[in-house]
Amino acid sequence: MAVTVGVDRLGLGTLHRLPVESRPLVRPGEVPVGIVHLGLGAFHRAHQAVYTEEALGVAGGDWGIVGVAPRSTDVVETLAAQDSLFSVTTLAATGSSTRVVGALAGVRHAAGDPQAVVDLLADPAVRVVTLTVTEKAYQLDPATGRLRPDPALVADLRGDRPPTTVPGLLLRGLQARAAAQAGPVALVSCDNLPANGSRLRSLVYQGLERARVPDGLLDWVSGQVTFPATMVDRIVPASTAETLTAARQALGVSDLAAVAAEPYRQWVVEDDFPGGRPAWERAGAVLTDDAGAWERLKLRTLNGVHSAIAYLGALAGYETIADALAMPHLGTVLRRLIDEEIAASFTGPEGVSVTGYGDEVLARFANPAIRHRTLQVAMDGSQKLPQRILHTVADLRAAGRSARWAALVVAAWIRFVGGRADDGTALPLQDPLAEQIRAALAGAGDSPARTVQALFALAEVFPVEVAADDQVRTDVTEWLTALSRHGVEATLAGAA
Ligand code: CS2
Repeated sequence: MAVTVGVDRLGLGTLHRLPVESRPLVRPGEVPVGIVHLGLGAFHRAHQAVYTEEALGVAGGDWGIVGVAPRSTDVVETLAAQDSLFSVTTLAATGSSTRVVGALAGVRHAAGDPQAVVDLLADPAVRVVTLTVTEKAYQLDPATGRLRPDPALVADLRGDRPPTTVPGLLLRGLQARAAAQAGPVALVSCDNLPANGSRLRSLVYQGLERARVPDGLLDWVSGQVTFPATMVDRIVPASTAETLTAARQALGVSDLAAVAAEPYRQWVVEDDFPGGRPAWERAGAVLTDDAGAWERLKLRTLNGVHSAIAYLGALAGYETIADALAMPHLGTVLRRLIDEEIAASFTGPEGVSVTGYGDEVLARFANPAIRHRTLQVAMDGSQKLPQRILHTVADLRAAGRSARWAALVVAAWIRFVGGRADDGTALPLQDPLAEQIRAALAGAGDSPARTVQALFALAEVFPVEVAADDQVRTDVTEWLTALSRHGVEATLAGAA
């Protein structure tokens, strides 16, 4: 995206020109580093960076963040050119506000300079490492939890070259940290995965078992490294030209790293930080000793329903989540999915009504100012479906209950990966398992029953008990038949 000629760029030198209400809450560049964050996408900038800055603003502390982009150079170059400053525009239905965040103390590009990242992880000043690297970066088989022997990871584990994968960076970083006796550290997954803390722990431990690492490293890690689980929540669509324009209008300078997000945000964090942490609770985070119930609530209700709207909406030709949600009968169907199935599939956090939470979620999705594309939420479905929908199905069925509405979501995903919307428009398949999915579809021809059978055989996606459940298979096949014959809108009208 081009810089507008004649408008200065956001940076330390232009901060004084910003409207007072848009200035950072801390003095950028002056907060000592205490956190390394892997994954510099829009979500981190509008979530953990904001919480950390607010905590620093209220309670102080040496918790500046060095942001590491594992692969993309663009975001690193853009932020470096802006002295690591960026703005967050909060989009409410009633209006917006924009503020520059000063929590980033620097940025690094892991693929370009992996050693710099390993050195940072071994720095005693760094006591917290947070991650938003998306589901697929964990390289764990979603069905079995075992590490996938991906060639890049295998090479990282051998250790005869600088690491290129996220697990590889963490392992070499921890190895260097142990050698430097740099003290304890918390590794904090902020990705939308169930039990994300134990997953990250399992990834690190499985990596240690397979890697060439010095004797004693495993003991050091078990004594010095914690893996608190978290539930993270804020809707932050990918930035667009409009996001940058809104930021420029509010700031008076151009910000090419601007992000926009909904007003709502939530962060539930297990309080297990052996080297200390920012006072995130002063910024509204909930510190707890078990985030599990919150994670399930969010993944099954918010993310599950988000994916439902994304697949049904994309098939019906809607560009955004908010527009798709307004399609006739979808609201009714989603309410039934939430009330009859999601809420019955698990025990939520004490005192929280899942159906009430569902109301709040649907209202957030309807925010017209958030132009979240259905195709963005639809991507990587193979990595998202298990925790968002299939665990709901498995738990309902184990309790002897029907999972018919959840089966509709599975059918919508299957039709979506088929690559054609209801009006025949091509739909992109962006998914790490795209090849396997295409191969499964190709073998099944036009038959919905064979298609369902072929996709259920993807063991990385479908838990065995779901794949083997005849009732679920029948329900998904019926929905897929209806979707293929009549399209989304008629199918919903017939069902609601
Ligand atoms: C979305 C999430 O893209 C997706 O799959 O469901 O990014 C969602 O917006 C966030 O989890 C909200 O906290």
